[in-house]
Amino acid sequence: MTDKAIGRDVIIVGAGFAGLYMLHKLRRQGFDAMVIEAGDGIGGTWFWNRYPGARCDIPSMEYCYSFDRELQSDWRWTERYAAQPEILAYMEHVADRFGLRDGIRLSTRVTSARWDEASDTWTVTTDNGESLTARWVVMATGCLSKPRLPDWPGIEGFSGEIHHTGDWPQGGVDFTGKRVGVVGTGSSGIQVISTIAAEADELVVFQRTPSFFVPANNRPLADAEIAATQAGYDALRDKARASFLGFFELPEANPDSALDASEAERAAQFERCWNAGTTGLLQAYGDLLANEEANDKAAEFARGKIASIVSDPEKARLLTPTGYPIGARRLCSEIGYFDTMNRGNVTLVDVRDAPIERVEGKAVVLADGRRFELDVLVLATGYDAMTGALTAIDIRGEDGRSLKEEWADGPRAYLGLMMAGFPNLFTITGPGSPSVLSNVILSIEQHVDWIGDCIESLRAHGQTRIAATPEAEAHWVDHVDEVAHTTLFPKAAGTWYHTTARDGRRVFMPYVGGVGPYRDYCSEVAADGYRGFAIGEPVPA
Ligand code: FAD
Ligand code: N01
Repeated sequence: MTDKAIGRDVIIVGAGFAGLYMLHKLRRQGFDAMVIEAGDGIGGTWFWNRYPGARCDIPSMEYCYSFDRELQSDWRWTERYAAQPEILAYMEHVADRFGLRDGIRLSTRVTSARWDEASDTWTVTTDNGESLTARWVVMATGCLSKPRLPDWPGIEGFSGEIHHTGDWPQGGVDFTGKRVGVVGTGSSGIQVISTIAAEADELVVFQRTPSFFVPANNRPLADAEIAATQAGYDALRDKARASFLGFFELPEANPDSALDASEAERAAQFERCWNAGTTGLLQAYGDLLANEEANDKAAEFARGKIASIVSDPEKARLLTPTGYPIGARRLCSEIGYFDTMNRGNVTLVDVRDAPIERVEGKAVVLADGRRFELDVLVLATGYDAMTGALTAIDIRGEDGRSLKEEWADGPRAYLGLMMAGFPNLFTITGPGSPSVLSNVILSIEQHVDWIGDCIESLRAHGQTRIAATPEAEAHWVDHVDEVAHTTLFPKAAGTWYHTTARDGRRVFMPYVGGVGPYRDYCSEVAADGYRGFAIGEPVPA
């Protein structure tokens, strides 16, 4: 099937959950595909994020592939929320089980990709100076794979150890007897803080925006529980695929308004949903993410939980989120974070009013002159999310247009799958798809299946080119924005769900219309002859 004149059929960039499954799917379909991965191991997020405390916050039995029944029933997760080593071990197992390793080139970063109009092919260049050609390119580069590093003057010269959570040393870090600083209190920050506090001599937490948290309620999985889920997997996964968030283990969403319930009913409902963990609290009422007054009831409930755990009233005040709706920034899943804040060796430093200004030797210096001498500085400062890994590659489409340049006005994509002007280039969980607002693995599988089926259909019809039309893309981008504005997501400042366009506009990137409706829409588009895509005939020899 491979036309050797064009090199490979498909180049896939990234060996995380998306890249591994894409390779497997395409090979099963008889395509000649390869993966290029910057890291020196597979696993993506779970290769890079080896910081102590890293684990998933979607139940392990859902945060794994569903494409293979036997894989699902053979693998035994040990905890409700698996820790990083276990998730990475699972991915290594998948690579071996499906014989994927010989299709993956490690330690190689893709630096550019250039479309050739004459041959309907892409030429991909790597940091090894190599050029590879393929008909199709799939960017499985991840939504949270490009760490965001602060640009404080002096940071390069920090004379202690410095690590970003998303680029953690493979050999680990010894915190024993050390003074450690952690910057950032999002999902990564709270996980790493809870773990380091027990090891370090002193821990200084630099917090800019307090996050809302829900308890993870992690626990070992019992054999009976595993067996029950495995026996019901088919139906459970179908339920997840049709659901709003892409997972099944959530309290049933209550469509009623929080404002119609009595105080006592609300308290009981919030308590029940709070204890379910993950995003359970947001399922408590149908209008929590749409109506500010309703949202504030849930926010007040969550704030009360903080006050009930943190004994120092000043610390509790600083840790209490205000000024944005609960759920509009990522809800963090906590294991002992607030208890950690009660420890004598943990200092909480509010850097909202006096930000970190510079680094000098081993000291972090704030704008008000306060200095913190540290042996280890941990940056839990997040990611250039959703677009960062893509714009880091010099991608040139039709007429040499640059993706980075075009996206400076806000990312534009049709269904988060393809961009007008960039034929034969697919993105997995790209902007405009549910991606990070879902069980990402289920969303990855849906994209991989759609892309694989699309390429197969083109091959069957002897077609060598597909591109999103500008009209379909514009319509989808407007729709994504319109749906976001029916929710409270746009009300939260400074979240990584948004990017800022060149003209200062805030652009909300994920699609909040729900995993189930989105999946149906993508399937309809395909069934309707790939509506909204322009499909080209073979290039004459
Ligand atoms: P990634 O796993 O990010 O893999 C992308 C790969 O592409 C990386 O290995 C990267 O090195 C490679 N790459 C990027 N650019 C290039 C290039 N130019 N050349 C070569 N290679 C390149 N999601 C959930 O749904 N539930 C969770 O509980 C959850 N927990 C998370 C916990 C952490 C700490 C983090 C950071 C994220 C979490 N996520 C979670 C989101 C997570 O990123 C996804 O679930 C999933 O792992 C993404 O897989 P991926 O293959 O799309 O991308
Ligand atoms: O990153 P973040 P993350 N000075 O962007 C602060 C997934 N994930 O790595 O909010 C001081 O959320 C920043 O402050 P502010 C999950 O999807 C999941 O924690 O910008 N502070 C914020 O507090 C998650 O949402 C898990 O004011 C600075 C923090 O750094 C996503 O990955 C675990 C600063 C960054 O928080 C990203 O999470 C881990 C500065 N100069 C990750 N710059 C699970 O539990 C940044 N900050 C499943």
